[in-house]
Amino acid sequence: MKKSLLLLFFLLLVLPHNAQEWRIEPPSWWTGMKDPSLQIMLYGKNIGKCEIKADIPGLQLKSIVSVPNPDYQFLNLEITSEARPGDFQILVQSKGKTIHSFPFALNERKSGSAARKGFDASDMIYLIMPDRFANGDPNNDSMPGMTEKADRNAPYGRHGGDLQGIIQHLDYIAGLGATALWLNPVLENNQEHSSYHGYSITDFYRIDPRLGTNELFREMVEASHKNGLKVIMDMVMNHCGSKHWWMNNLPSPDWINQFPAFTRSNYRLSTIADPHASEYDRNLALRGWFDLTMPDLNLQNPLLLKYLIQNSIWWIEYSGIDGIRMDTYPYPDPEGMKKWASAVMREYPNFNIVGEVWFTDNAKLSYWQKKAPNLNGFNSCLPSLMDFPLTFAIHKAFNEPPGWETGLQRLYDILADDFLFPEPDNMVVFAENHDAGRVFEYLGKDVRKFRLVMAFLATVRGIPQLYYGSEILMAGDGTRGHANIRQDFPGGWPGDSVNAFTGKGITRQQKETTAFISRLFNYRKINPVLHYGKLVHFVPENNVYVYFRILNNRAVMVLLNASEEERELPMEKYNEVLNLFSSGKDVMTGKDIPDLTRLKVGAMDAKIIELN
Ligand SMILES: [Ca+2]
Ligand SMILES: [Ca+2]
Repeated sequence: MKKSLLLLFFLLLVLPHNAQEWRIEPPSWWTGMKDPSLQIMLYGKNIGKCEIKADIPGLQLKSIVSVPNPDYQFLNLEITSEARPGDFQILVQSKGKTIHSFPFALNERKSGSAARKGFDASDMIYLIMPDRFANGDPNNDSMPGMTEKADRNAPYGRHGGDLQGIIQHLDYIAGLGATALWLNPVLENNQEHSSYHGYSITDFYRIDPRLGTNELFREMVEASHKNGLKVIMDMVMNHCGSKHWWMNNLPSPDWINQFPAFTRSNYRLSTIADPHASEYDRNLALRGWFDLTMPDLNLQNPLLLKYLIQNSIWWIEYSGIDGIRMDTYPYPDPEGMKKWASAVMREYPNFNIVGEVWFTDNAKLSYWQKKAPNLNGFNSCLPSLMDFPLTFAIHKAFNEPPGWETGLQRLYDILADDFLFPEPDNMVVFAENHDAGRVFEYLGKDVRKFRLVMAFLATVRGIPQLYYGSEILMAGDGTRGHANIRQDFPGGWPGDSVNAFTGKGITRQQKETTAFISRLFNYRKINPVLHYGKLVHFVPENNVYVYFRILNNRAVMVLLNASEEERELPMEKYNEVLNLFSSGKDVMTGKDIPDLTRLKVGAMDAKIIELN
């Protein structure tokens, strides 16, 4: 007997008309996945009243789920070990006649797919806002069917940057010492305006045509791998764009969180872990909309949750990415997100996911890391966190006079909280991103302070992340609008008078900074002590912060002097580590340091010493 037959009968009530939209999501899947279940969403006028036929060997229909809207049908399938790769058809029939045929592919997994290794502390992540980095294909700046057309003069408009532009500059990025790329979301954002940032997704299975195509994204991942760069895909599960294709015709009213009138989230994320929080506040945090144009997805709807879980797995498997950065992590239903994270990690046990969990203090943040010993037993299953408390500490620490808890002591104190985190080494450390401002601006454009910050990021525990343009001291005040911190990268557009890729027209200070970052992170790239070494730090004195990273018999010593005076250090203080070593080498100058009993560090300067 044939193992696989889908034969479903539904009474035909209304004939679907001809010119209509048909959708099948996901459009393909794979054999050999750990989880053999598959949910297919079919969309078409009155498809819920049609008969669906598919004859795919090895595919078993487990159930059909009807939803209130007859324009949808959900199939629950199991891909048995008998299934073989191939291209198939799923037929929609009415009165015995086929009125539509959905192509559906079952593909073979690439070997090693399940074992792929995600990003970790050995990586340095370079964050790019794709619309603002490089325009490699001026022909796709404005595209038919996409409402918003390119306008490079509009601060919140589409500027034309794209995936091809990134592909053309992978060697430049790798040259900085980066080993991973994080791109702000690249899926279709067919909104009327301000769609350049990518966080209002209108099609979860399509790369925005102004950035490229699904195929090009896959090529970009492959080309990145060839350049020694992993790719981290930015995903959003809390909301979609108000112009998402399903918004005019939802499968069920509870697909999104709805209120009688527009209701904004209170953004009070503390209510989620707060044992004393009222239901009112917590509900508003989780179910209120992030913005007028960002309808809040209801992950308590099991069909939607499964849809989104599969969507993430589909992109991993299809494109070959190495990690996920999940936007607005605490805002959707926490149990749904937990199921999502565990499903992804079950399928790819060595993968990594970093969540944007925006808190300024460590206690609230630590609730969200996998295996945190929370009082209520909640385990997010989320491996990595964006270390926002450290970011905000960096913004202050280098700008204030030292005191009991100010100056570099602020950094020490933040790291002293690491007892709260099950895995502090798996936190992403950063001084700036597309939301949190340009650090050069915060530092009053003091390049000495900027170097101190970079030296700190390259040597502290965790996974460092830079933001495109850090290396040329891009500045801008984010509090006066996001456009100020999402500028076009000079040289990314044909005809740019300044070109940071080639060095044409950039200042000497910018050139030196690029060289500094490149040297620093290329050194970090090859030294596992800075990836996995234990951090031992000393309480700062006179605004000089000294710490070590120690791995096996190797160590790196870091001295950060944020004072305006050169300091000679009382070296005997560090003997618990230094006793094991007799000499060192200054990593940035390459000079040998034969005597470790006397060390000086210049005003507003950093020293990184490899100990021998
Ligand atoms: Ca373009
Ligand atoms: Ca929400």
